[in-house]
Amino acid sequence: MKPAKLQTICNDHSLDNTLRRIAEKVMEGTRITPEEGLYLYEHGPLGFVGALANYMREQRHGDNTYFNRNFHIEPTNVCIYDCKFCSYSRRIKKREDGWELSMDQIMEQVKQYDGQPITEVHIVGGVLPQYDLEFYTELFRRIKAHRPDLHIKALTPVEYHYIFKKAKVSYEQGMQMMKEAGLDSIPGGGAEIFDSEIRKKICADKCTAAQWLQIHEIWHRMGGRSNATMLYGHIEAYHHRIDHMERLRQLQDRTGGFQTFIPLKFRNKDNQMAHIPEVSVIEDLRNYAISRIYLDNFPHIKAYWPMIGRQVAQLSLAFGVDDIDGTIDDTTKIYSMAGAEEQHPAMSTEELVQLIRRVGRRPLERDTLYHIIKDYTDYQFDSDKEIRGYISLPVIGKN
Ligand code: V47
Ligand code: SF4
Repeated sequence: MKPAKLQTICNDHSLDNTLRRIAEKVMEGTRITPEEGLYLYEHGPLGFVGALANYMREQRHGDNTYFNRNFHIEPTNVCIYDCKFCSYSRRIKKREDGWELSMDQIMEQVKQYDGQPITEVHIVGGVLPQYDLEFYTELFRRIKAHRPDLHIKALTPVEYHYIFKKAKVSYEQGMQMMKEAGLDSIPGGGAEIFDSEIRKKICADKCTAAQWLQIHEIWHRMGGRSNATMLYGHIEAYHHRIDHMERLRQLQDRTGGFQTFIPLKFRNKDNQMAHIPEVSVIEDLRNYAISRIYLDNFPHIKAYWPMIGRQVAQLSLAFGVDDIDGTIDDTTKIYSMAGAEEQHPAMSTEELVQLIRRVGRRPLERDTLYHIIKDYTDYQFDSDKEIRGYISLPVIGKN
């Protein structure tokens, strides 16, 4: 049985045949083609793509909305590369303006979370010669020795490609060494936009799309899990977004190793692309929705709330998103330096839970691999008793 709202959409004769065919496919669980994906970007109204994406989201997860408790470590913001969108890196020529943490300083940061119920550390930063194979394998060993249960989600193919080349080891050998040292999963960064012409213009000198995909594939074949991102809303066209997602969809068909897709909205503060205007919130929501529809083999779509802000994160939950990450403090500088909504991205577990509840969804704390740690649906916080006139907002696009 089709939900009434989608049935209405299929019978809506103000929609053209292609859109109605796409709606039929989504309801049958049939994959849409790249041409249809492009058609959605070019002609799909927000309400239409939102309803389809919400249908897919609820088929997979119902109202479940996942978050985790993590902290970020950024060993350095100095980088040998020169990505034009990056507001974060202090280029190697202006090294004195940046930070370069020693192993001991990083371990001090890890120890600050001793005794706190955190399940993941996310480690990513600039690329510099001293952060090499020896440094990171030793760091992972020290973190695991100190706190064996902490999941290490660390580094992207941008770092791995550089580190392995410098150490003269193959990708396979390098990833195996990282795994033995304690690496648990790979975050989604460094993907940007896979198209080589766009890459040449925005991040010419770092790893190629093929190298990014190859490292994830090797990791998946070793039994590892990873995420994938897409930096959108700058100089790319819609067909570049479809090409990006198509390459991910094909890799996922081969390995099944991706967990989450994270669209990252280009922010234009203090970088070499500052002249490019940022896209609208409507475009953000359309992009979440079309990602959900296109990437039918990705279990999760994540909205990274420090970047888009809490209200858009709430809205995104009705446009295909089922995960809102979960940084609990302001240990990441990548977005605040790029002009993100949240200058000091700190949200307590209670605030995250309330944010999810207020749009009628079910807050579930997860670990990195999406095992449920705690269901907060009926959990009573002390402050719940103090909330007066609690408003339950209607969920847009919900059947
Ligand atoms: O690859 C850099 C992006 C990424 C800007 O896997 C920018 O759970 C927008 O990948 N505007 C790194 N984006 C962050 C990342 C990430 C974040 C949260 C969770 C996960 C995960 C991964 O940040 C980079 C780049 O695409 N970025 N500068 C900017 N001006
Ligand atoms: Fe370096 Fe990453 Fe910034 Fe590119 S996005 S300059 S690789 S820190």
